[in-house]
Amino acid sequence: MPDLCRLAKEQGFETFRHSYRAAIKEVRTKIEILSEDFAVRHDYNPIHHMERRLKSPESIEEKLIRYGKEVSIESARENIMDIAGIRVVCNFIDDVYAIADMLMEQNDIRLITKKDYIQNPKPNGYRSLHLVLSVPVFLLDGCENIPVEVQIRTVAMDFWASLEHQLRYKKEKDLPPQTNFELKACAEASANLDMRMQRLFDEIHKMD
Ligand code: 0O2
Repeated sequence: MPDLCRLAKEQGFETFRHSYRAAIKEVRTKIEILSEDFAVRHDYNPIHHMERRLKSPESIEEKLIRYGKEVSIESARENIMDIAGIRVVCNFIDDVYAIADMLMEQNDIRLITKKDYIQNPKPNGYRSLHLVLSVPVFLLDGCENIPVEVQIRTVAMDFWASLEHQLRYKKEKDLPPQTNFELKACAEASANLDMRMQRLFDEIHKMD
């Protein structure tokens, strides 16, 4: 076990952490404003709920070591893109892409990376849209562009990912092939449910 948390002892660590906390607030507020505007115009809220998390110093340090990078604030700033994280859980698949497009259209936001695990699910069946966005944050010593990882997914994708995480959590050994097969089958069943619910939504809205 490496000597974790050298990072938290570095001078300036709290200021560093604060800038990521502020970036989460910025992006969260943007998403709230967008979804409220969407609700006013379309009489429907695309977001089921949101979660946010600031990566722990131990977890940042573990990731730097895993990537073979130096353990320092500067290196974390350069190499770790998910220190600030927001998860947006939507009702329907189309809402996922609507939220992503609305966010990326904002001219103070820059897209750093986009990984579409809905179009291209992970081999284990994991589905979600991951964006890393750079957002300007105004602090006492000026403006800093901070990356925020935004994971956007449906309630069904979130249900599967949460349970899969629980089942795998702290398992030292790999799960048996039959268990992995069954987990993947569950992911596909929930993706199928998402498609059927989207079709129902579209049919009902055509009636308006
Ligand atoms: P936490 O606590 O959720 O932050 P790496 O982070 O090094 O694995 P990369 O490319 O940065 O690699 O990330 P990737 O695979 O695009 O997305 C990582 C995050 O997506 C994970 O964060 C999870 O939140 C989620 N995720 C990715 N794959 C799976 C999966 O198979 N199952 C579940 N349940 N979630 C997944 P962290 O850092 O692992 O944890």
